[in-house]
Amino acid sequence: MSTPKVAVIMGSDSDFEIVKKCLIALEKFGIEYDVQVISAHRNPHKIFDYATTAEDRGIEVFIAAAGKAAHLPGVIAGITPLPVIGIPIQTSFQGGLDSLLSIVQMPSGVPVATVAVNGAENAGILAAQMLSIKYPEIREKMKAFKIQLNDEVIAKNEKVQE
Ligand code: RP5
Repeated sequence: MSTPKVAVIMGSDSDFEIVKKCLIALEKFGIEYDVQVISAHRNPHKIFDYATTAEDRGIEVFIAAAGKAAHLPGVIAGITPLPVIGIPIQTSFQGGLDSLLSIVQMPSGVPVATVAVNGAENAGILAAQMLSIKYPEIREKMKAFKIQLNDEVIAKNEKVQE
């Protein structure tokens, strides 16, 4: 077990079913993570402490998932110098448009790299791509993954030609 490179934070345990897909993606690239439920609204002091100390604990990328008034990724981005990827969680309001806009519409100077509503797998892949700039072993796995994606579509194309 090495030190976690990615912090995966969700605003509620009700987000976990979606967030699991992100954890699976990180595992596929052999990336250690620290997963936590911390609410920006219900645990404001805890998220401040966590985000303030993350860099010293070896965290290099944040992934934050939240729904509704989804302030968690933006709050983390306001505290840490590390990149933050936001996962908007689907809600009963217009399919999660509330979550999406709360995460993507950040003020100038404080970006959150926002994936699609419930796009947890892509959040994990994007974190792996960020880390692959520094870690050659992750880069090699990413190259193999791209080849696999390409091959899968070619195989599906061949199947529809049969
Ligand atoms: C957000 O509010 C969470 O990220 C979750 O998506 C949503 C609802 O939370 P619960 O009321 O289910 O705990 O903070």
